[in-house]
Amino acid sequence: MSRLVIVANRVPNPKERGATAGGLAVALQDAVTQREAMWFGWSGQTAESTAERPTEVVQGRLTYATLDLGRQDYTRYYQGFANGVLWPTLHYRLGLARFQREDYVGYRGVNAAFAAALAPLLRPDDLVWTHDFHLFPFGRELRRLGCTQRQGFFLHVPFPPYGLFLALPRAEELLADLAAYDVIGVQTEDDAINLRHALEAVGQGEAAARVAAFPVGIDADAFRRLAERALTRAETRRFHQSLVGRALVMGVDRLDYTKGLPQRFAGYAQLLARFTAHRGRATYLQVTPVSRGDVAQYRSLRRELDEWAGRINGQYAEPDWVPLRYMTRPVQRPVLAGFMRLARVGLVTPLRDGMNLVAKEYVAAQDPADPGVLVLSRFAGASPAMPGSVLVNPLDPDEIAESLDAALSMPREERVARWQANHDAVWGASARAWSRSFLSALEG
Ligand code: GDG
Repeated sequence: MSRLVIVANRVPNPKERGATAGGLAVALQDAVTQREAMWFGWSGQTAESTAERPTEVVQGRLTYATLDLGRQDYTRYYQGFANGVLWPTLHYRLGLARFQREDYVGYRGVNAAFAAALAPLLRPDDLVWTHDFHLFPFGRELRRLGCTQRQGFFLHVPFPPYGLFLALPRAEELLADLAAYDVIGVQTEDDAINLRHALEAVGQGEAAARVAAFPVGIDADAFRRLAERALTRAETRRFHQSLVGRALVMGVDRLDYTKGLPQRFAGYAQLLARFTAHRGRATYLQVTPVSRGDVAQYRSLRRELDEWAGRINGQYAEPDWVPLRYMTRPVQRPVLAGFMRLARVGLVTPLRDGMNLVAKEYVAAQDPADPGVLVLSRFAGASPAMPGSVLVNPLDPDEIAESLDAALSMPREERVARWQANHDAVWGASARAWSRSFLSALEG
C-alpha cells in the first residue's frame, strides 16, 4: 500500500491526540491509522520567517512534519486571506470578506513555500491528500516543482453558488489551482454542483468532471462508547445532579459567525418568552470555545454573545435556576460526549456548515431506548442525510423557539423513531468510509 501524505494547514500536536477542537482533525484520525502516513503542515507556532525545512516527529507508522510560519505570513496567509476572505466567501458571506492584494500574495507565497518544503520528502508512489481552503494552490505548486504523484483535494467547508464565488478577486486563478488535483472532493451534492458550475464558467470543464461529493462522518461506535463511559465520570455526575431533573438543551460550536449563535440565543429567548411552560424546566448549555480570537469579527461576535447571555439570564433566571449556561472554554472530549448523552435536545443551527460533525456526535451519544432530539439547521451539510432531525431555518428565531418547544415536548415513541431514522446517516457514513472512498477514488 502506498504511503498517505496528508497536507493540512494545521497538524494535530502528537502529544495531545484528540484533545483539540476542530472537525478536520477528528475526521482524519482514522485515515492515518490504516497505513504508513505523513501529516504535513503548519506547526501552529510563529517565528521571524517561515521555516524552509519541517521538523519531523515519528510515532510508529505516522510522521508529523511541521513548519513554523513567519509572522507576516501568519497575518497575510492565515488571518488575512484564508480566514478573512475565503472563510466568509465560502460560507456565502461575501460582505464580510476584506480582500487585500498583499494578503493574497502572502497566501500564494505560503502555499509555494509549503510545496517546496514537502517536495524533497515525497516518494514516487505517495498519495498526496491536501485539505481545505487554506491550500487551494498547493497542488499546482507541487506540480510546478515536478512532482507527479497522485494528488487529491478535499474542501471541508461549503462551496457557494458560482456567481458568488466569481465575485471574489482572483477567483479564476483559485479555480485553476483546483484543476491541478486528480480528485476534488466536497461535502455534499449541492457543493459539487456549485463547484462544477464555477469550474465550467472559467473554462475548466475538464476539472469539473473530477469533482465528487464525499460526505465526512465520525467513528460513531467510539463516540457512543465514550458517551456511555462518561456517565460514570465525576464531572458528568456532578453536572447531571446540577440539572435537578430539568431537560437539557445543548449546543457545541467553535465561536464562529457561521454557527448562527446570536440567532440561536434569540430563539431560546423566544422559547422562554412564548412557551412559558419551559421556564424553570429547561436548561440550555452552550459550549463555545473561542477560536480566531485575534480577528476583529470574532471579537465583536463574542461581545454580542456575552450580551445575549447576560440579557437572557438577567430577564428569566430564578434564584435556583439559570436558563442559559454559556462557556467559552473548551471541554475535554469524553466529558463533552457525556454531556451530549444527557441532553434531551441537541441544538445545531449553523447559518452554513460544510457538514457539521456535532450533529452526528449528538446522535451517536444518545441512549437508543430514550434518545434526545436533534434540532438541525437545513443549511448544514449534514441535514439532507438526517431525516429524523427537526429541521429549522437558523435565521428565524421564532422557528427555533417552536422547534425547541416541539422537541422538548416530544413523546418517547417519536423520539425513538426519529433517532432510528438518523441512525444510518451516522453509522453508515463513518469517518473510515469517508477516507476510504476518497482514497480509492484517488488511487483509481
Ligand atoms: C469543519 C467544517 C466540517 C467543539 N468544541 C469542543 C470540541 N469540539 C469538536 C466537536 C467536533 C469538532 O470540534 C467540530 O466539528 P464541526 O464539524 O462541527 O465544525 P468545524 O470545526 O467548523 O469543522 C465542518 C468539518 O470541518 C469536518 O469536515 O464538518 O462543516 O466547518 O468534533 O465535538 N471538542 C472538544 N472540546 C470542545 O469544547 N474536545
